[in-house]
Amino acid sequence: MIKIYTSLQSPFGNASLICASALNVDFARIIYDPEDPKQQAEFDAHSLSQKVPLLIDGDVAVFEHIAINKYLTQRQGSPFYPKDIKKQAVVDQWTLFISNHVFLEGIRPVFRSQYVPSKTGGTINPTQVAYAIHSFDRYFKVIDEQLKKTGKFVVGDQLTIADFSLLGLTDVCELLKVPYSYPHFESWREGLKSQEFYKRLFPTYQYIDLFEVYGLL
Ligand SMILES: N[C@@H](CCC(=O)N[C@@H](CS)C(=O)NCC(=O)O)C(=O)O
Repeated sequence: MIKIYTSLQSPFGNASLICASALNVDFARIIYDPEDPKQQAEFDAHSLSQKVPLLIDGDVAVFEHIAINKYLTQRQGSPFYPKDIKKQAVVDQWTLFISNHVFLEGIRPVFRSQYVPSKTGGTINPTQVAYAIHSFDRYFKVIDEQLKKTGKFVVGDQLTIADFSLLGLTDVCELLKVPYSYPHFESWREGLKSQEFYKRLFPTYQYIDLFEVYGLL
């Protein structure tokens, strides 16, 4: 059976779990425990990046969530990743934009400059926060505009791996209290969260405050 190593609430891990669930493949979700010698040996042998998610499917091992999602989708012959190279380019473009800009330049800076210090008692630098929120808004506006244009999914009428990246990587948004709203993004998100494949994966899903679980990240 396919194994997907992830960590509790990893946004990138969630993006791959969502993809596997939407594809209806049989897979085991493994919350990676570095203290477990069996898990550690398998993880170390395959994840040269030392990051989750990591997929293992027989003799195939893949890290990087986009590579995993493409592999799974093509393995299943699913339209979540198109066969036509022009359509592939569009899906790749949005998937990379979501990962590189919406998440890494939008969500993560707000998380680190505002949310983390608010939880750890660290110093909040208002200039850094303002810059992070400005960057967040810049990329979320692009996504909101695109979803307004398609009226359905990230690239059009067809659900694709770009939607799985966006859904997995934006769950943490609820914590960030950014003072803007993105109505097309919000209704897209509610629509996908009500789908069977999402509810099956996260039956009682609510963002868990990792600081309350671990004390520190
Ligand atoms: N570019 C990677 C990012 C993976 C990543 O940053 N994973 C985090 C968890 S969300 C991780 O494994 N962090 C552990 C570490 O950096 O040691 C992907 O798309 O899969």
